[in-house]
Amino acid sequence: MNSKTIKNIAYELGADLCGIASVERFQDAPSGFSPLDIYSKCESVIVFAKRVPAGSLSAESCVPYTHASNMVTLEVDRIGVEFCLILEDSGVETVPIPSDDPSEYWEAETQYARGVLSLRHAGYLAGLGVMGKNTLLVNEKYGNMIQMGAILVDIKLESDPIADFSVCRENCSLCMDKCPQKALDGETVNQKNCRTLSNFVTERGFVLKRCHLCRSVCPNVLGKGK
Ligand code: B12
Ligand code: SF4
Ligand code: SF4
Repeated sequence: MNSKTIKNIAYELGADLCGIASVERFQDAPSGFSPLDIYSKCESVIVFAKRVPAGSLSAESCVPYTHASNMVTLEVDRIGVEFCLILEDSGVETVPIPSDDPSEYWEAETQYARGVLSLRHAGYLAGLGVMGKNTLLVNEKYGNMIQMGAILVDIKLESDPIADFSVCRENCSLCMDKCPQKALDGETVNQKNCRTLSNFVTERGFVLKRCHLCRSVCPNVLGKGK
């Protein structure tokens, strides 16, 4: 099993992107949130992504975008689990990372959650793209409209080169200026402020993504593949 075979499996399963990072690249991850904290036998992290349909960003209602995001999240999770089964049949031990929920870490007062592994950082380290001031990972071809997943494996694989293109134009601050919750400072997100709109809970308990402005106003929303 080598990097090329692994990527072919990812594409056959329906991923649009796949990159690999050796576990050594994660040495600066916060304690408790590195691949080795999750799985001590981890040697490599395989990160893959699917495009999110972009037309939903133009809808006047937030329901289509919420639906598109939710369905792609499910699809990425399906790919991850299938990926694990295929690799397991070849004798590779695999650990799937959820594309979104569930996660354990939660600071109630600030409503700050942390995924078991930050997929934006993992995507960066696996060469899938570079993070912008809106904190989102931008892929050169598909822009920020990508949903990521990852699996941890116990075999050494060749790592991809880290992307080094520049994302944000020097004076651009569109995402920060347009954020209705003033949740962005160019480095991180105030989760509590963002959640009010990003995870808006209706009276009937549906969770709607009522805002995606930091994603949609960005000149990198669709990348060069548009
Ligand atoms: C919690 C969460 C949120 C939170 C926080 C978002 C955030 N930027 O972290 C809220 C509710 C605000 C949110 C909103 C959205 N989210 Co969200 N979210 C997540 C989730 C589940 C966990 C992210 C997390 O753990 N954040 C906390 C930490 C990691 O961030 P931090 O505090 O800034 O980290 C600091 C340090 O801890 C350290 N660090 C942390 N980990 C590591 C690791 C290494 C190796 C290093 C070196 C450093 C390091 O670096 C940071 C700077 O100091 C991820 C899925 C995942 N597992 O990654 C999706 C994810 C980030 N979300 C995503 C999306 C699409 C969105 C929305 C666009 C949805 C929408 N409304 O349209 C918005 C965008 C808002 C924004 N600008 O971020 C996508 C991003 C895709 C992309 N292209 O980058 C993800 C990756 C889901 C996915 N599977 O693709 N989300
Ligand atoms: S999703 Fe909306 S509220 Fe959240 S950071 Fe982006 S622009 Fe701000
Ligand atoms: S809107 Fe501008 S500042 Fe924000 S991430 Fe996109 S390019 Fe960077």
